[in-house]
Amino acid sequence: DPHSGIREIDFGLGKSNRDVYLLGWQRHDNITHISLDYCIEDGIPAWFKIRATNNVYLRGVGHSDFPIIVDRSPPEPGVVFDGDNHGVDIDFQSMPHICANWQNFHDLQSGISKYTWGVGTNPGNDDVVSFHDIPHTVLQLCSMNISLTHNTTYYSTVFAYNAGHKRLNVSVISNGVLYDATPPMTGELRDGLDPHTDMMYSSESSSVSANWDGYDDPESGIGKYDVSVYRRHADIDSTNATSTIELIHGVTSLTPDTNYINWHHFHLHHGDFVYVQLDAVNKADNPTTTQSDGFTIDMTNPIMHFLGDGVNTGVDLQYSVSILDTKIG
Ligand SMILES: [Ca+2]
Ligand SMILES: [Ca+2]
Ligand SMILES: [Ca+2]
Ligand SMILES: [Ca+2]
Repeated sequence: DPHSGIREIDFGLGKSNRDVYLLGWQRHDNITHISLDYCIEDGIPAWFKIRATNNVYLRGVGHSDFPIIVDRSPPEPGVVFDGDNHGVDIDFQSMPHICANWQNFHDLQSGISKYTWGVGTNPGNDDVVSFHDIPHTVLQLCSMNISLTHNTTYYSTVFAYNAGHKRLNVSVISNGVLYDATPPMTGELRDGLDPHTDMMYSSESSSVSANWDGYDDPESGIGKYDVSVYRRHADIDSTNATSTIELIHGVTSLTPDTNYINWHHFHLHHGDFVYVQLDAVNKADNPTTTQSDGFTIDMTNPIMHFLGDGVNTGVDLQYSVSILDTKIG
């Protein structure tokens, strides 16, 4: 007040910008700044209020634009996962970009005001994706424009900042994700159940079997086998040399320790050509696809049969299966 001069200043703290419920008006001499020892309870928004009185007893009242929230405790840490599927952590990936998702960061007193996220090749580092601000409403993010190195592990670090006066933070580091750019090594896939001989003919109209070995992935390991079965039907129209291939068993996922199938729900006919497709999928979700060279259903010539003798089906089938199970087991 350039005319009459400030005579005194009243200072208060409000729960809103219209009251002084936290700290009633306190009178101070005409000074330019005020130091005050008052303990504001954590988490209570406090509005600073100033009331100035000039020498002719005219009063002006002002308040801060935002409340101050005193919060002496950092946020509670949550969890940080690798990958773009919220709530799910992955340990291997073949996609060439890095994603992270996180949850359960809390601050009871002042709330979360923002996150920062960074990615590094060591826990806590940000040599791959530099730490940068993320709005507090965002809980999942990817960085696309980076180049990853095969067989390298990447770690995401998330800092959560509270909204208190000191913007205290807590950080959590993911357990990492290994980038595996290569699909599994191809093994050997054979028709039938004999691990030493590929089956060329079968007389079993209801059965399809196959066995395999040698599939491996040195970086991420085999995660599963996806198996499907196809048939080229015997009813080949002489005018249509290219008969269609038919999927007769859709993809079934098998555990990585599986090394054969022996399924009995088919309705095959004499002359059908059957083959098995095996997708060896590594833990980074990258497949190597192999097809067996197939076998032909032959119901006419018992000598060609691999599994037992078609004349004495009951007896020989059991005998064959027990032998084969021994070999497989
Ligand atoms: Ca707190
Ligand atoms: Ca992980
Ligand atoms: Ca690999
Ligand atoms: Ca074969």
